Amino acid sequence: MAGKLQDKVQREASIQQNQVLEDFRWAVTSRHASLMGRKEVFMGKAKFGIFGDGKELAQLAMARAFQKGDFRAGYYRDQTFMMALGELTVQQYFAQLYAHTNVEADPASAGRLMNGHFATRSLNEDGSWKSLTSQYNASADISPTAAQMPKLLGLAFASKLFRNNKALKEFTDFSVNGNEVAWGTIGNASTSEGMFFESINAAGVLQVPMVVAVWDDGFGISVPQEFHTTKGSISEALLGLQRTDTEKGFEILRVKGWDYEGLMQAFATAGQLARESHVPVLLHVEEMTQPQGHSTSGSHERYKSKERLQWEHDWDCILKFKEYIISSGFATADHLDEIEAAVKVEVKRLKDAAWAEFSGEVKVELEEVLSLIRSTAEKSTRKVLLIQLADDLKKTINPIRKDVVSTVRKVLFLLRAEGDGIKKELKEWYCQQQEKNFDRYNSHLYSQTATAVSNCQVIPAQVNENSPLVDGREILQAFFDYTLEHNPQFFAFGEDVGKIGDVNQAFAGLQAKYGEWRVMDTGIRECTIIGQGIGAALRGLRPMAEIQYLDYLLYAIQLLSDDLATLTYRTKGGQKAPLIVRTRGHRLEGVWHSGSPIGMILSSLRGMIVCVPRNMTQAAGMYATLLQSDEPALVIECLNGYRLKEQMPQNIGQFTVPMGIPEVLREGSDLTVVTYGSMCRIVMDAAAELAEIGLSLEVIDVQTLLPFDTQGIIGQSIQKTNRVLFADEDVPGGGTAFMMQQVLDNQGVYSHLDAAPQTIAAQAHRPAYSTDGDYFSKPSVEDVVEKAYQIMHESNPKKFPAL
Ligand SMILES: Cc1ncc(C[n+]2csc(CCOP(=O)(O)OP(=O)(O)O)c2C)c(N)n1
Repeated sequence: MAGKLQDKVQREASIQQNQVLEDFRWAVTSRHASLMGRKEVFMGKAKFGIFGDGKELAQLAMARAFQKGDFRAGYYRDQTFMMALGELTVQQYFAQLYAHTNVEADPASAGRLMNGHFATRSLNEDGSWKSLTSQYNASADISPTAAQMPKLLGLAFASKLFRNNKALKEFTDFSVNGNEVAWGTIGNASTSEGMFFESINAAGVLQVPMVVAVWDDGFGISVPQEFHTTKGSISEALLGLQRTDTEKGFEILRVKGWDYEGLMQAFATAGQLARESHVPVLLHVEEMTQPQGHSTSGSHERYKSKERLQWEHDWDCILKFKEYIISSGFATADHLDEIEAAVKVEVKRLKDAAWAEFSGEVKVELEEVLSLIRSTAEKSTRKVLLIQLADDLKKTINPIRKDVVSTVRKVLFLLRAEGDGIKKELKEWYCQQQEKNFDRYNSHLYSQTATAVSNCQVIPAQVNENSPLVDGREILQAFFDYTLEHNPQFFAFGEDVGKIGDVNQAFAGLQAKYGEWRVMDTGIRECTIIGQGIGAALRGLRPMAEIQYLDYLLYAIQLLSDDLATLTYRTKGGQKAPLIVRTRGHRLEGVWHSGSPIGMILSSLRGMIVCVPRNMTQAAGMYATLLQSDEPALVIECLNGYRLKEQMPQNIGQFTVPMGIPEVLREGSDLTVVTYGSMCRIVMDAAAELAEIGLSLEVIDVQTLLPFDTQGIIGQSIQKTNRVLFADEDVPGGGTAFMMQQVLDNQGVYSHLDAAPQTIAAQAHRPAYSTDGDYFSKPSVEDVVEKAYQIMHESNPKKFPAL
């Protein structure tokens, strides 16, 4: 089937001379950028380099088949593709190599990522969407091998939704009838990763317009192919996925990386098939080379045989391209040499321009500092030392910002005993630079737009004595019903979410009501569930991806951490994926159904909002807030809360819960207890018991852990009670340690404390099974009562004698 289709496309797209010569120009432009890039690293002007040499021709073919509105999710070899599309200039290429922090200089990452990490900007400066269908799109790259695959699935899946859900037809800035193809690139060795196989399988099941091109150069750094892939060939290994006349599956194409016509034909075929028929395609590009080896970290002569090196030389795709051009009569050898010579000059000019701009900024700062230090030295008793520091700084070869700023800080430290007048100007300079450097290196961990969660409208839940008491899950069900009706971009998916409406039935009946493109089941594949959500969110949709139990978040934590949580930061606000991850956790039953690994989450998901609602009303309010915002979030519902009774708010779907604002659940005067999630009820029960003996607890539900208490409500409580206990169900030193650090470091409470701040957490092991297992593994009411009492005993042993 593939053969016939390929022939047809070839006949339609006969190769033109001007196209060939333009492609040649791009190929040699990219190649010389690679060659010069490596030299820049060895000259000490950049720290590390990884380049796209040897992969040029296939990328030109991919660029030819790529259309506006399409998305790429690829890896660090794709410079030729980006250049040929006009999405990466040579100057920008070098700016990234030098880590130039200006967005204009390096629009992909503003100097935040190693070279070879590509991205287009999907957002305007105010964070609003650009018209994605009017531009070429590259989702922002990450370094972990194969981690581009899950979001690739999502990018392709979005086309499926846009094509099949009529309510989405109006969103023409995101899609035109789902005609967009998601193009992936991956190295041959990286196809060994689980993420690759999981994504490929899911794409076959979902039949999404995804083309995966494998750049096969026979190695993964030093390790040859036979260590990576069964039968030594990914297209062989995946043959079982090949579609047939009667069965859906993948189209699998093989082509050589030096065969210009073959590549053009294969990519055109793949693009057409995916675009028109939503058939996923695996395009195995074999016999690629790596002329300069893997990266600047090593040399391939150490592990490639002489024969292999010779073969790579002889089958270099640009060499073969030249032979093809000459033998086809498109140009003479001399003409090609002329083109290449001119390209080389131009690449060098643009490289030098990038360096001049990058180093020029630092030079200005350096000169300012030298003059400030010298003038300060004249007035200082430490003159000799200051002049020495200035001279040392002046002598630095290829100075960077660190050299300048660290010298200033050393000088200010030396001047610590001298009057403010002497160091005023230097200090002012340093303060201004701190602000600028924060913007350069530390901004955009979270959204900085008007739709950041912090700007969302607060609408209280309306509940009165007539509000009916219902099961917690019914509150969520009413919320999802409202949202599905009012927000066409919203859809929910996950294991058992569709037909039965999730294992706790919060979506019960909603697939029947809104259809399979709004509420859907997936295979058991947590990582690609998240990838599916990230990709769809990158394309303007509002997905809610469900992880059935919090314990299984581990399968997806790498992707959440590396991709979703870093997205805004690593593009400096150039892309967003406002995915909501819904899950349920805390206490229920046993090792894998009652986890509360909050420390793990907090350490790995900075960049995401983390909500820990104590009940389903709060959860519904948090979802409403998140849907107003453009930030990605994890919401952990209480596993044991779906059947507990809550009052149904009249304004379900509309009321919101503000993020970063704890709620005081009970006022008290002796001890502040800070907690969240399922522990709220335990602590409230303990507070009621302790009240009977005259001990007054103030109970605070933090509600969200990221952001954490942005208004210092906990600190205000401690000023009143002078004692604090942090309680949760994580391991000791997990979530409680985080909360304590936040309060001690940021809220200035130390001087108000009359007793050591304390924590209460679960045992360090996973929870044992059943009710007794829970009692002896997780903090119980008695544990909280005794711990709180103990703190009071230390303060006043007379009133509270030892237990
Ligand atoms: C998860 C992960 N493991 C290891 C690495 C280190 N690493 C970077 S590239 C690479 C080899 C990749 O080889 P291949 O997929 O064939 O791509 P190529 O570089 O040859 O184009 C390795 C092991 C990484 N980036 N991510």
